[in-house]
Amino acid sequence: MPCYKVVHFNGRGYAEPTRMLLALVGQEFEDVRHSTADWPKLKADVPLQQLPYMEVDGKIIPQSRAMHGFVAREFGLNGANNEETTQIDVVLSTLEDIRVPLGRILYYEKELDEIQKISRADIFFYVVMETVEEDELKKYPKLSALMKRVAEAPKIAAYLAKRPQTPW
Ligand SMILES: N[C@@H](CCC(=O)N[C@@H](CS)C(=O)NCC(=O)O)C(=O)O
Repeated sequence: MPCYKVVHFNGRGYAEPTRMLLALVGQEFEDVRHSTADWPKLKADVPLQQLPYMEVDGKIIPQSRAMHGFVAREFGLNGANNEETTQIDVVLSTLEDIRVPLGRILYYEKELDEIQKISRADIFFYVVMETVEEDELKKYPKLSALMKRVAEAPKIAAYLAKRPQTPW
């Protein structure tokens, strides 16, 4: 059984897709959260001098996209074929773009039914949309339904119930 460690600040942010994917597949991981006060002391010894990073059996993986990519591929959550994987990449890239101008994701409202299994794209979507006002999201039934579907997946529900409450 591989040994996973996810290291970040005490917040969701860039680490959360990886934490949630690990929760979704039932893979135990050590959830290491550094305080910002300790950061100046730690920074020099951290890969790329930034957080998050992940360790898998002692092997270091920095960069959040590489982290959730590794987990998604390892556990079969990156699409069943090249076409699905590409579709997931398109959603991820779009979500990355719209962390600032949120509007573009609404384009995907009409395409959400296509992949049934919860994938890396759904988890990434959940993490980005968690910061959106619930009332705002209600205007988009398919997006709301996807948020609910992810939140209610039993292993994700268990993970969310014990996750530290943080402002971001
Ligand atoms: N491209 C990186 C960005 C990571 C990043 O910006 N980390 C910030 C915190 S969210 C950081 O480490 N800031 C502290 C610093 O740069 O000293 C990723 O996706 O993991």
